[in-house]
Amino acid sequence: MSDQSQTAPTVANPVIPGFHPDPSICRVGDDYYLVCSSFEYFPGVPVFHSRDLVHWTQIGNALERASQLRLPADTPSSAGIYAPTLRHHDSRFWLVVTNVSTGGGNMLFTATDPAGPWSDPIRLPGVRGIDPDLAWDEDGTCWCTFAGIEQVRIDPQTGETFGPQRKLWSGTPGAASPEAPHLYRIGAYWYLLIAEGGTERGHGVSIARGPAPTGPFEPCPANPILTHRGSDRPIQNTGHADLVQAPDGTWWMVLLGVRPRGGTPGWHILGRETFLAPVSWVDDWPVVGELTPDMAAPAWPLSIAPEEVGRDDFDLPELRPYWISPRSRPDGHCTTKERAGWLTLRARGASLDDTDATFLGRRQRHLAWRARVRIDPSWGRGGLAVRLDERHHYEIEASDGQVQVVARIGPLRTVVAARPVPAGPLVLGVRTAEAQPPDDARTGPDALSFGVDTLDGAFTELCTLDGRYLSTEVAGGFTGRVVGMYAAAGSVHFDWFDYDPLHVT
Ligand code: 6LW
Repeated sequence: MSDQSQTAPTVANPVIPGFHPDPSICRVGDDYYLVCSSFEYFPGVPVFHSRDLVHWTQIGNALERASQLRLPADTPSSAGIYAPTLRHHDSRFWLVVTNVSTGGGNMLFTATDPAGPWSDPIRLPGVRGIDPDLAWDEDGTCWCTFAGIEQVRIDPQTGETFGPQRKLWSGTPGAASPEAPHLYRIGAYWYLLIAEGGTERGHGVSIARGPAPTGPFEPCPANPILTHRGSDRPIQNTGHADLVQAPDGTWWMVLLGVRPRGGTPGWHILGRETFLAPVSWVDDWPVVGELTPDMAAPAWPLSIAPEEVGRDDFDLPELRPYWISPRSRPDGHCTTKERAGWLTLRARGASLDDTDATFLGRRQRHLAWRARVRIDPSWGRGGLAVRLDERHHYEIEASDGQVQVVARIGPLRTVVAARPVPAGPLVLGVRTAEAQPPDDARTGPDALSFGVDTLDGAFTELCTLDGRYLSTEVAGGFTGRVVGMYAAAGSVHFDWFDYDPLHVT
């Protein structure tokens, strides 16, 4: 919250910063729940809770058992779990997602508590498209609508489909990728909300309405109802939205956007993030309010939700829900039970280049930040890494009385800096560099400094690296930076992990 005394209170947007794309939201009483795509990471589909739409706490991950989510080693980065829809119907929560990796397809899960446990998957082999949505009409018929925009009737208890897949709408003529549909009954109409223009700078949100869930649909004359394409706004790639009504009757949209930084073409480093925008209605069409980094606060009292920053001491038997790993997290390779109060990682792949690397990380949530870890590499080799994917990562690695900083950028891999250190536990760190790059057309989004903490607690820098190579514009794909710990040989122990925002000018 900013200054309340003189100006109207504002809240920070994104409301869920960091790699949290494709938000889908529902409300039950005074509680809101929201889910996001998780791609190649396990556990999958983070679940958030809020009572004010502004402050969100992660309460779990919907897909946390191998019986719910198997991501084989050949799952490319940015494949895996796409675009969930979350709904509450008949006293149950319903979640439908696409797993685009081998053996995947569309799957439906149910839960009575959105924090879990969620059911095993009900497969939807008859739904042939990504971005599935669920909507029930007045007689209880369930419609699954997906990218295209197409629709088929389903039995959500069994996954059976009935009748042909019907094309509902193609969005604005000429616009790329009509996708991410959500279908709602609001007042006299059924509304079909979609994303179009592609999930890059051309992204936008459009809507159509009709008399029935099956259409026919009439496009809104004001489409796209939201886009920042071609603008100089700080939030770009806006699209993939979902609508929710607050208990006071006001309407809100959650959507994804990115914050490009640096010179041209602009790099975004946190992936696609979840933003909030107010919605009003004119002539039975939704009108989206200003989407800015500081938005006017909703009219209700805001909750105090502490941000999940600071230290994880690994003192709990279970890992906190924000920890994720590429593809899988076998107990034997990632445990807090081997050495009390420490996290132990056991190597599978020999480096973060490998698809079976042992890595446990959390999403980078701030533009300026710092992470530190106390590591004991006495029985192996490992360290602290910032990961975009297998081909784009920087890490500071400890072994054998030495630390080194390694950069992997596309096909190139190089040791950038090295220095001897005393054997035994030590503190490794990475932080947004204090001296930011000069401002010109070629400037990158940020710079990252890697170093070790010396005995007096001071940070001794080994090197600073340009952050653009860990951005979506360089690496490609749908995800964002994840920062965490890894083991590349033997067993590596971690006493604690700190993650904190920084104020860098
Ligand atoms: C998702 C599509 C999209 O399936 O990106 O931004 C794809 N929208 O709707 C992956 O998140």
